[in-house]
Amino acid sequence: MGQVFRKLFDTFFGSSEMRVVMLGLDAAGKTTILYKLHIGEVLSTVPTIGFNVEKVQYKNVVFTVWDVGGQEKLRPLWRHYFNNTDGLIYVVDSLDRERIGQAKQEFQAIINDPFMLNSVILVFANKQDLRGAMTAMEVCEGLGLFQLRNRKWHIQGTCALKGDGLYEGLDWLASTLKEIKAAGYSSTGTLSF
Ligand code: G3D
Ligand code: MG
Repeated sequence: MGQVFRKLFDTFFGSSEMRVVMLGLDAAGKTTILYKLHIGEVLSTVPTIGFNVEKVQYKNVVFTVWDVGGQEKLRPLWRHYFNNTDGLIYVVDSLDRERIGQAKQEFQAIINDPFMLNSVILVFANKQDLRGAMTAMEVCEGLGLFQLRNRKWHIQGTCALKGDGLYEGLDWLASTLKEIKAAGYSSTGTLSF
């Protein structure tokens, strides 16, 4: 997994700087994904701004990760990390039907932030290995992805524990960012199951 991922980024990004933020409610699987990618040491910090941020840099690509949910007061501080963000990865615990409404609320607040309006959106409908999990289509509906206008998005079913779907999702992210950088911005949504 790590090797394939490294190859992918070497091929697609060369030396251009790229910033990716990975967000989602607590327990969605973000930290698991970060470790599963094997792209470097995960640095975890609790900065004075008050929320825990994990960070991995692989060559020119910087991933920053934090939990969202119930922290309206902290939202203005996110901007520090949103600035110049190329890609958003939003991770959803597909078994957590009770909190899909909250996941949607946070998701909508993030993507409508003025600093995030140009970022492409990759959603991981995680924990697809669990019985009773929402399908990627259900997560799609739950987050309101179909209503998005003028945004480039993609949803991918994943099992972070096994690594299933991670590569496919990141492949989309890398090639989409490359496309955008080469040809300007376009907007559509795609589904993968
Ligand atoms: P977070 O960083 O988004 O808060 P974590 O989430 O990566 O800490 O994951 C939360 C829990 O979900 C962990 O379990 C982790 O092992 C589990 N998990 C993550 N991804 C998957 C998945 O695809 N399938 C299943 N079945 N479990 C997953 P623990 O027990 O360590 O709290
Ligand atoms: Mg975590």
